Amino acid sequence: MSNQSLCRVCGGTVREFFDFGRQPLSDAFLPPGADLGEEFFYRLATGLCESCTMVQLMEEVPRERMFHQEYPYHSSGSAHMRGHFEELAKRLLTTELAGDDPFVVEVGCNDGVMIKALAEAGVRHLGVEPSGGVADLAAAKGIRVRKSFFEESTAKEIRAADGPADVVYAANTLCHIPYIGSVLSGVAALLAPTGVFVFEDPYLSDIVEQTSFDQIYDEHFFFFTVRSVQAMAAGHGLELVDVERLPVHGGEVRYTLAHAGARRPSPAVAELLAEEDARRLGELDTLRRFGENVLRIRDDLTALLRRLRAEGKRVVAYGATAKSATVTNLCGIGPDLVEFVCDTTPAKQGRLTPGTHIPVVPPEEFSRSYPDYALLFAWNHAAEIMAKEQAFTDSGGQWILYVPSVRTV
Ligand code: DWN
Ligand code: SAH
Ligand code: ZN
Repeated sequence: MSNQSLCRVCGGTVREFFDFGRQPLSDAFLPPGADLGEEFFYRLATGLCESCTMVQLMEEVPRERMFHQEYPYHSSGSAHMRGHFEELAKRLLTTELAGDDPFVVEVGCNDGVMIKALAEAGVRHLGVEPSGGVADLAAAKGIRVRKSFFEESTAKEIRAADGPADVVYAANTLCHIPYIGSVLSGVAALLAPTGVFVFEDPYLSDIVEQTSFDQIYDEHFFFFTVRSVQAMAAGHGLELVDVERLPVHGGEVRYTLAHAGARRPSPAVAELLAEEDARRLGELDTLRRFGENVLRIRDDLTALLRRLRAEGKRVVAYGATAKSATVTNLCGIGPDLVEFVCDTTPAKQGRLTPGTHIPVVPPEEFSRSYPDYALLFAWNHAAEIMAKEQAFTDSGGQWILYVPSVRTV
């Protein structure tokens, strides 16, 4: 165990600020009959690079362990997210992709939730997606998909075969890639001189502000800020030219990079940077305070669940999110405290949650006989889920939330 590592962006020293301990892979739901003794664990801990301020995991999980044929997350599972991506696709069609014969590449297209709209509009496109099962779902929607990890070699092959890209896009994917230098070299090689690299990921500022510590798990290797993204871009002849805060997944930022000097940066970049400095996001003290808040939430949540069990209340959970692996494993929440987790994803149903072995069941189990409390693991989809499950609260049921603090509603 080491409380120091080398920055995957700049090679500087990364100092650890929080240790979540031994954790399983967040999306490794166990099939019936799985050997529970065979589960893979790693140490989940976060650190801050003292040179470029990039917040990152101290340990990397090999990518093939996480992203493979059975990767269970289907991006199209939320109506709200489908709308979010359709809106972006529409915007790209009238801006960056409005020229003659544009070409767009999506890194981590998953089941095609975003690129589908561009494909349907007849835009020349390519989705790059290493997880075979979800890549097949995208292909079945008529999307041109390449089943591989995007990195420098992939990017160069694409450029040679298809020519330069006007847009390279990645949602909730760039932060998953520890070998980010290779990806950025690839993007720089693939982009047309006037092209843009647009990516959106959870924003460190929102995570710290709301103590949304469950955004931290094996797949989320980096936690970006304007400052750290600027440093990362500069190392590859790229420049941050625009930022936009997004309300999805608990708070994200959409970053736009262009070749250095190709575009004039929008004032939004300097504005958000000033906000980050005022919040002291690049300082260890701020992040250590975040760690103290995590422990407070852990203690409050376990105390509440134990009290409800002692009172004989029925408690279930809603949404077998990747995020919830961090919550259940940090807090020690197993089937003794939570009867089951319901989830719409067929590939998760009938399985057990990683590390804590809570059964995952279809949503019908939830409505069959409403519990007293439902722990909302998919809190980032609260509006969508609470509207859909109005009958639960009408029956007297209450939601348990833990971001930004533990409470029932
Ligand atoms: O970054 C990532 C994001 C985009 O997706 C990946 N590393 C993995 C994954 O993270 P997650 O699993 O935490 O994402 P979500 O979108 O919070 O997952 C929601 C889960 O809840 C899914 O399993 C689907 C389920 N769900 C449901 O059962 N009923 C979702 C909705 C909206 C519902 O109504
Ligand atoms: N863009 C979708 C998917 C996010 S999940 C959304 O926003 O909902 C992250 C996805 O990144 C997974 O589908 C995973 O297989 C993919 N991924 C991981 N590493 C990758 C890489 N090097 N290149 C391309 N995709 C990658
Ligand atoms: Zn660094």
